[in-house]
Amino acid sequence: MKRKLIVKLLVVALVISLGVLVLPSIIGAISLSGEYDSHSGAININGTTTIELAVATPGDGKFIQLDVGSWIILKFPGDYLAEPDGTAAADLRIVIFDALFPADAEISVSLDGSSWTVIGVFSDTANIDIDLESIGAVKFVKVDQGNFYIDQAYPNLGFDLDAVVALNAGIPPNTKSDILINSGVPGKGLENAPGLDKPFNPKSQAGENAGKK
Ligand SMILES: [Ca+2]
Ligand SMILES: [Ca+2]
Repeated sequence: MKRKLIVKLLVVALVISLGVLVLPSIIGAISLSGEYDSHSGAININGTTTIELAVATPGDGKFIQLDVGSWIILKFPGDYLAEPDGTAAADLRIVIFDALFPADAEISVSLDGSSWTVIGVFSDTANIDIDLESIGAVKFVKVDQGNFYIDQAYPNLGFDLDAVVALNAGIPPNTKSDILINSGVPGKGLENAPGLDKPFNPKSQAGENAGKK
């Protein structure tokens, strides 16, 4: 009877510990802004001093405007990805500044920064919501003015970008364990265990007795 109870408790403990590892990436929908990665061509900075600051935060009055032929890439910080949430709801949002001086740009996404999936060409007259169910998790977002539409009366005022937001940001479970191992958590016990820093005694019976208790 006791053994059955222990097995049951172990199963419960296992389910709980797995849940702690897996659930945050499924239900832990946190909203996270992308950060500047790279760009090409001329970019107009509005309301701030650097491109990095201009695109770091949505709704802060700071934004960029792409010139003809320019592009910018943002990425999600650390090990975070914009992940599909398992529904048709948007998972990624391209936040524009305002609807004035309309311009179009091509939006692409990538997990590795080298292989890109083109989402489409969009106007910067409203925020662009993207569902990632058919694409999967992404790390990088590219906004490319290229030769897409710019109001000819204002040729320098291309697509205006305020920020890029992962509406369902998460860290893949395997990455979580990598972080734990790299942070030294499992090794801490070994490092601090008494006796492990002493020289090995060949006459010790510890090796033979190990695991007999
Ligand atoms: Ca979705
Ligand atoms: Ca901004």
